[in-house]
Amino acid sequence: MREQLINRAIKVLEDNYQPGGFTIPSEGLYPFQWKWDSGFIALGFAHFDLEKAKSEIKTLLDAQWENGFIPHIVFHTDSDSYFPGPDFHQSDLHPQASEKYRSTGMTQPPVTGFVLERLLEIANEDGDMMEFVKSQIDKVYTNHIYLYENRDVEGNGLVYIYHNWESGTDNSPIWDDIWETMDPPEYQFERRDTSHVDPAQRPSKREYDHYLYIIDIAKQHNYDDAKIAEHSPFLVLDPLFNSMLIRSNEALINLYTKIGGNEEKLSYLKSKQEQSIASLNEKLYNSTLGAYVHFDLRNNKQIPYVSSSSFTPFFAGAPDKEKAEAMVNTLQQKFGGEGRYLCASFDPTHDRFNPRKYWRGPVWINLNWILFHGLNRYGYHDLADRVKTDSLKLIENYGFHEYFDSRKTNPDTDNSGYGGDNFSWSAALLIDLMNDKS
Ligand code: 2M8
Repeated sequence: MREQLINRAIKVLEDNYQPGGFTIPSEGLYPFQWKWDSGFIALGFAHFDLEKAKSEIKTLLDAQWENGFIPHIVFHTDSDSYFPGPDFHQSDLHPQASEKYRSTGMTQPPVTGFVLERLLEIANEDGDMMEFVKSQIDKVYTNHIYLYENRDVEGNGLVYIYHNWESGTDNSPIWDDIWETMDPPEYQFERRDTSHVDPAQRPSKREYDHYLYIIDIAKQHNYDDAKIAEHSPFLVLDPLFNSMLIRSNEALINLYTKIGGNEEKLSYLKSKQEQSIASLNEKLYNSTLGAYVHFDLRNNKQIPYVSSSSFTPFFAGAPDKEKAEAMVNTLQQKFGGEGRYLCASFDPTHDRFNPRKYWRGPVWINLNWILFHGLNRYGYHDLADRVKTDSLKLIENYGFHEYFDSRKTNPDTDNSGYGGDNFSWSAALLIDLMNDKS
């Protein structure tokens, strides 16, 4: 059984691997290279093909801009199965954009630092992974400098996102509050996603209007970060994005320490790390909810909803013991009841919860992977095991889907796997979870 599942996962990854040395998330639906997908995908490849794991990261970092920015989609090839493509995004409006690749002008959670650390761990002295890490690490470091120097508007170590697509949790109900403050035009465009996936499982047309409008504003300012900070109606501190940055800082500190030298980089990272953790706890923790929440910088207030992003600070080692206990209670009470798989992407007790729609409720395997490692870090091993078992069970029952219903249904009669099929990070992270020794 175990071997069969792993072989199926390997096949998904092999089939999605492209001649250009990168892997698409899912055929048709997502035909390019996505930033955080690539990080998770590399972890899966590392268990059976180190060269492909390295190539995944190398091709992504090759598209880095001169200012250190790493785009959320790299358009290595042309495809008309996805909207909005390179002609809409026009990354070349930015004076420091990559001249080699067209891309978007937005980013995604900074996972590459901890991915490099985990690649080294998986490779375990096998091959030349340390040499590879040494050849790439400065690019990741430069990316962190970019984030801190351009996106930390309050100077407190927390960096903003200006688009819901930067969060990775694209149409979370959290953004509904922000959409209420905006009135974008009705765009005329041809959706492509809904020709691959049931529209009931994807964002609405009106939500897409909001998404496109924010990009238009960024384009009017040639993707200039300072101007975006001034004008974008969407300006948010995301606990997930900042937790990934903090965990990746930690990984860079560990790796540079192993490599030796690099004193200046180490001291920069350590001072940022301390400040980021303190501010995450101060600004994004909500003691009434017992969870970290998003902060709307434009309207200067917390957005008080619990989502799977709320628990990602575990992975970053940010909460103290008291907060950790409160978070586990919230997780168990709201998300972990009888008849539920962990972990729904949005609070199942809230009326905005939708168990079938994209990021409005279903379980996502990458968030589960983050939660699994975070809970283990804090010694909540039983709960971590449950997250792992639930993830494997969902894939075993329903296949390598993009997302899954968190309600326990009958696999013989109900199809609870949603979105794209043969989805790369579900396959990659299953391989990594099944090989985990913790
Ligand atoms: C989804 O996002 C893209 C836009 O980036 C889309 O819906 O078109 C998200 O789930 C995102 O987190 C993910 O990286 C991407 C590719 O899997 O798909």
